Amino acid sequence: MDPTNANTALASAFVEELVRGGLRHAVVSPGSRSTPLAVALWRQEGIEVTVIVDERSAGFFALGAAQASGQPVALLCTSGTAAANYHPAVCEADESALPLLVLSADRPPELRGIGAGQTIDQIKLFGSSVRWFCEVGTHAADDDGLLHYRSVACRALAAAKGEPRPGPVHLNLPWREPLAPVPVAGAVTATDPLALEGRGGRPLTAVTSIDLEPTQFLLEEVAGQIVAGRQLDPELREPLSHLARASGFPILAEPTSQLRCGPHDRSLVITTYDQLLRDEHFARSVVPDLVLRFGEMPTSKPLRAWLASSGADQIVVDPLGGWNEPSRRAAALLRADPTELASGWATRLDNSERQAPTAWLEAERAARAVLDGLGEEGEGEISEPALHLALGRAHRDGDLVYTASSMPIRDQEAFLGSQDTDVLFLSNRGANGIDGLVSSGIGAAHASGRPTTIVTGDIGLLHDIGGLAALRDVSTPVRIVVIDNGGGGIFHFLPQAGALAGEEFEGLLGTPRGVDAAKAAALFDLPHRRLASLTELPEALAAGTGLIEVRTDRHTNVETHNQLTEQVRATLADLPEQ
Ligand SMILES: Cc1ncc(C[n+]2csc(CCOP(=O)(O)OP(=O)(O)O)c2C)c(N)n1
Ligand SMILES: [Mg+2]
Repeated sequence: MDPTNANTALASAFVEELVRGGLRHAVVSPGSRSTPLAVALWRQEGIEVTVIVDERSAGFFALGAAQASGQPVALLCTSGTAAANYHPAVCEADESALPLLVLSADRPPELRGIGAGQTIDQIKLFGSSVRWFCEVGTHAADDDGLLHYRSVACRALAAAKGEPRPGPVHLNLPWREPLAPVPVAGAVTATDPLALEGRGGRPLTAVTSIDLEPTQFLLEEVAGQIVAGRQLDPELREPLSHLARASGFPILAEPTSQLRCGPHDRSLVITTYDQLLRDEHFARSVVPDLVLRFGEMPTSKPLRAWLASSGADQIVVDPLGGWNEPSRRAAALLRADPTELASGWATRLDNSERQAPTAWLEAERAARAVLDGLGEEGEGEISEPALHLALGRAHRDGDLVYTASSMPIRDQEAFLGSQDTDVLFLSNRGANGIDGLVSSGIGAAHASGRPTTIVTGDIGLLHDIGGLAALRDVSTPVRIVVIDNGGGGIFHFLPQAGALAGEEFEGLLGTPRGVDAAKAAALFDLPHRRLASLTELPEALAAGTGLIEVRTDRHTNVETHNQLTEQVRATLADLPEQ
């Protein structure tokens, strides 16, 4: 990494990843805006640079080189019409499945569309001819910026080499002055060795299809964890819990992984990681060497922050060709069938005598005692956390639960216990929209024939209130639990709550809309019931299709959450040191 200035740092980190990922040849056309990358490629040992003035010829030269070598070839040009001259070669590379990595330099956003020189719209210039387009953006040479450039380089090469079909990839890279490698003191502020140096000889993140034999890292006795995020296949339960036993790794299981609840062996399932990892002392005490991630990255912020800061080697099993890696720190993305992979690994490890993950299990027991206590005490007093505990106990075998983005999905993850009830947990967590939840839940009920519970906020209900009309054609029971906290409760957990004055916050984010669940139900001729106590929940669910209104207070909700976190922290402090 060249720390002369921010551009040299970002460009050299980027090129470093390219060479570690196997790039050996770049074809560069001269220009000013592309200087940071041209210099980085020129100076990078292991990359041969050919300079060709005419970009159209350069494109076809690279195409021929890629075809003859079977290896990806990078193309670099300046801003303006230069990249447009690559178009014919890009089209040919698309049709012929040849790995071309097109790097177009660009002006930063503030110089676009205002008559600045040599500037055209380069965004998605090659349309659907490329396997991946990325506007790489303008970044400081801090940890996030450097990791971003490293990660984008790894991903671009993976996409060009074939995910699954090889082809062209286009990265648009804007650069601000200085374009030349002139020293700028203090421009590189990154401190994380992974950001500064990457992984030495290896790419930051490598994509591999592997056989089912466990590689050496698993056979060695290491402290590891399994993290299970959203995935829909209940068949993963047995092999993953088998792998957990054989490896001695706990499973941090989000409900939508289908691992938290079900009839499988759940003895190593951790349900309270969202609470536990808020405790810095605990979080530090369980830092693993290795994390095996199945399914999507869970929603929990403390879990994400802990994974990002842990320094653990992360192996992400992602059979669908995605780049499901927001931490930008995974060492490997495995393209393998998760069920077969887990059972293959588990079988190979079966004879090993691994220690149970005692620290996690004891903390889980302590935290569960706090949380379950909340659900069991008193007369079913209503709060958002207590509702999710009550829902967990009320679900029945075969149920489908469709949970809204916003607080419901977070609280479900944070509070739901592990039960043997065989429930399918679904959500719309691809894009995290609060739109269409009612319709999605009704659609899922209709398609699966399973008794369904939709869990939504009041604003979520309002957003898709018309979706209720579809219930008339669905015979399966669909219970819609509306958590009415009078607006957007989630925003009280964000820094905006402290930074905006009451009226501004309420007007822009709190947004009370007076959604009346009873009137919504009446509009569609649906039964409605407002719970006076959570003890009424099982009966309300058993009554079948209808709206179940649960009133909470978003203003006191943050405090309720904080108190629980404090109680968990206090019980953790009482545990004997591991
Ligand atoms: C389609 C869409 N629009 C806006 C948002 C931003 N957003 C996230 S949560 C939220 C408010 C949700 O309120 P509610 O459904 O009552 O749930 P609560 O936060 O109270 O749990 C909004 C507007 C979004 N995620 N998706
Ligand atoms: Mg709400």
